[in-house]
Amino acid sequence: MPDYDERQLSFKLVYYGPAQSGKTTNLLRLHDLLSPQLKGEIMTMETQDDRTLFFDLLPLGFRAPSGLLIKFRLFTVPGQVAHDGTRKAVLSRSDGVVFVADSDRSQETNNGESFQGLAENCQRVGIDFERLPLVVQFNKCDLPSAVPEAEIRERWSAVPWPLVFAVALRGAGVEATFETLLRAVYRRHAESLELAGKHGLTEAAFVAGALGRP
Ligand SMILES: Nc1nc2c(ncn2[C@@H]2O[C@H](COP(=O)(O)OP(=O)(O)O)[C@@H](O)[C@H]2O)c(=O)[nH]1
Ligand SMILES: [Mg+2]
Repeated sequence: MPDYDERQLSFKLVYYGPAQSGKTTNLLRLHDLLSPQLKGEIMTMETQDDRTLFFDLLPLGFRAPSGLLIKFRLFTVPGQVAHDGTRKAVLSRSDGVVFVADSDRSQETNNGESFQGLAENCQRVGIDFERLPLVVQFNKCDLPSAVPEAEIRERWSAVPWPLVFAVALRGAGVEATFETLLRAVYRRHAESLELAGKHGLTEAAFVAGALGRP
């Protein structure tokens, strides 16, 4: 459940996936693309070889018509196998996840293991994976060695989660991915938090506020 009191509602959203799939790039592009009322600086913690050691954090927010402050804290996890403890800590108490897969055919095993790790870590930190708002992004579609979209769609046809195809490096699909997650998060909590009735927030207004669209 998101943190909620009289004054503010705070959602923790996590970009999860194998090392080098483009999680940090997603947050960097979102920072460039979005203009919500509140936008903090992106905090990235990287080692010299350009791999995320701990996590990245991008804070966003806007005010609902009721005056309630809606905050989003977007995190990335480190993808390297060795950092499973950090991944669990970052995943803990999250309200939604983007799984960033690497479309490169050579990365299929890494994607699969990372996705399996996501499901297992959710269970370990007490997140109901079945009800977790989750979007699967296939990034790096520009690579010549990328698995074609049609093949990925066929392979993932039985899963309940929305798929988004992206070239995060160019910003393509980055906002669509985040918007898809926002909609899933809204639908999960709108009723219990009385977002429409008490706070004047429809799904469209929630998305527009978070993205900073007029
Ligand atoms: N070709 C290609 N490279 C990308 C794309 N997105 C990210 N990258 C590159 O992949 C590498 C890893 O990206 P990064 O965001 O640091 O991955 P992270 O480990 O998941 O945070 C970097 O060199 C990025 O520039 C993409 O859409 N296409
Ligand atoms: Mg990173």
